[in-house]
Formats: sequence, C-alpha cells, structure tokens
Amino acid sequence: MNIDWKTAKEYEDITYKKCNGVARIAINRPEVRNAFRPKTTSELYDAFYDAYEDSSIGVVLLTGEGPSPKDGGHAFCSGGDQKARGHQGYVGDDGRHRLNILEVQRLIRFMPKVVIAVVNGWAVGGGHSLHVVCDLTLASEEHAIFKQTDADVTSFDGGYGSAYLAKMVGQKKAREIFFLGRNYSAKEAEDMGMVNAVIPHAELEETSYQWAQEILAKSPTSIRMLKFAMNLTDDGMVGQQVFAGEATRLAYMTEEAKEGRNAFLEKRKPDFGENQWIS
Ligand code: S0N
Repeated sequence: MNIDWKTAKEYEDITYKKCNGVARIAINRPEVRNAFRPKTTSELYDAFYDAYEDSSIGVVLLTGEGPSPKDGGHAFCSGGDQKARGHQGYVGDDGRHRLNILEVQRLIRFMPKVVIAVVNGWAVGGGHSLHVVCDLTLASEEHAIFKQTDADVTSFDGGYGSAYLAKMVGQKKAREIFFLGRNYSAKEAEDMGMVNAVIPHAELEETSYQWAQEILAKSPTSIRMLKFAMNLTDDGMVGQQVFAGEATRLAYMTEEAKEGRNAFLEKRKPDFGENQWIS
C-alpha cells in the first residue's frame, strides 16, 4: 500500500503529515534516539493541537523518524534530552527551564481522537511514558525495545508513566520495569499487556495506517465517548469534566437545547414541550 502522506506543517524537531483522516506525528532527532528537548515538546504540542482541532482527523499515529544516519539505530523516543537538562527542567533556546512533555501527555490523554504509539525502536524513559499514555501501542517485532531509565538519571514520571502503567501491566511488573530498568522486547511487552500487536518492522507503518482506517470507519461519537469513559475512572474530576463536556456537546444537538437558547435570545419563557421526561 502506498500511503500518500502530505506534509501538514514544517517543523525543526518533528515531522507532521496527514492522509485520509490520519495524522502522523514523528519525532525527528534520530541522532539522539529521538530524545525530546523543549523545542521538540512545543512542536509536538502544536501538531497534536492541530490534529485535535482538525475535524477531518480521527486517528493520530505517534512515531519516531529514523534509523539514525550516524549508526543505524532505531528509536521511537529516548525521553528527555539529557544534554538540554538544566537544574530545574529542560532548557530551551530562550533559557527557560520546562517540563512541558507533561502537557503533551495530557493533550494525548484528553483529545477526543484515538492516538496510536507506533513504536519503531527504543521507547525509553519519557519515551516509554509517551507510549503508555497513548490509546494503543503497535510495536516493531525486530526493533522495538521498551525500557524505563528514570531511576538511572533521577527523573520519575509519577503519573501516567508509572501509576497508569501499573494499571496496565499490574503492580509487580510496573515496579520491576521502573526499579530494574531492564530491556523488554515487543513480544514481552505484548505479553505484559502494554502492547496491542507486534508487527514485522517492514509492515509497521502500513499496519498502523490500516488500524487507523478500521477505527475511522466506526462511529466518531462512540469512539470518543468510549475513550473518555475508559479514562474517567482513573482521571478523577478532570476525567468527569472531559466526559461531561462531550455529554454537553450531545445535549446541544437536541431540540430541547435549541429551545433553551432561542427562548433566552427571544426574551421569553422556554417551552420544552410535553413528555420530555423520558425514562
Ligand atoms: C536509548 C538508549 C537505550 C539507546 O542506546 P544505544 O542504542 O546504545 O545508543 P547510544 O549510543 O546510547 O545513543 C546514541 C546517541 O544518542 C544520544 N542519546 C540517546 N538518548 C539520549 C537522551 N535521552 N538525551 C540525549 N542524548 C541521548 C547518545 O548520547 C548518543 O549520542 P553520542 O553518540 O553523541 O554520544 C540509550 O541511549 C539511553 O539509555 N539513553 C538515555 C535514556 C534516558 O535516560 N532518558 C531520560 C529518562 N528521563 C526522562 O525521559 C525524563 C522524563 C521526563 O521527560 C519527565 C518526567 C516527569 C516530569 C517531566 C518530565 C519532562 O521532562 O518534561
């Protein structure tokens, strides 16, 4: 299959393309195993926000460009760029310290579209957390390696990267992943329940695109209500807010809501009709 990706916007640290309802966002720093610096996270946020707002897009693929021109290594993302790390966060061109990958995580979590992590190589540290927060993960049979190095470099993703991971793979496995920092193959990650499917590397992109097309054939309302329903139990009042926002959108589409709005604008009492108190 020839996927006719069209560049949606040019960036320095990422690539951003679209095709037939699918957006493809890829970190493009293969020389550092796709580590993210503040510029990378700002660009990721910008591209994800564009996909969030674009009503033609229903599925986003998050992946890494590569292999590295330097040594051929494959990477999804190796986490925060340790060369850009200062004493209070990661330092951007403007000299400010930031931890803004967490904003990217929240956008992935709360956007009413399906985000698929397409793990083409190393998923390490904050890169591992990125795959955890995505809705689905597809992994390269030959090149995907999952590894949590947070405890090697004194960082700790205490939210989705760890606590949510524990809900996914169980407490014992999650603690093993973080406390020992070992390498896990795509198959091992699948067996643990944090990967949906292991795909031969040469077919990874095409298969991910096919999964996206299958999802795009479903009811958009069902997909976003299901995503937010599954988030709700773990996300507390923010989860409730996001779910209720979609319920409000559905309510706005009713005749009842139109009458409420029109009555206010026409300065009269609303008439919601009879027999509206359905069981
Ligand atoms: C990925 C690893 C396992 C790959 O090993 P391999 O294949 O042997 O390659 P290397 O020779 O090690 O690397 C190739 C080149 O790439 C550079 N490089 C790799 N990773 C990074 C990185 N993360 N930062 C900067 N450079 C990196 C190497 O230096 C090498 O370049 P040269 O040849 O020039 O030396 C292996 O590379 C590895 O273990 N990498 C480090 C993984 C790591 O520890 N990542 C950081 C973990 N912590 C986080 O990600 C922070 C989490 C986080 O972001 C966060 C959490 C909570 C709240 C906020 C935040 C936030 O930051 O916003």
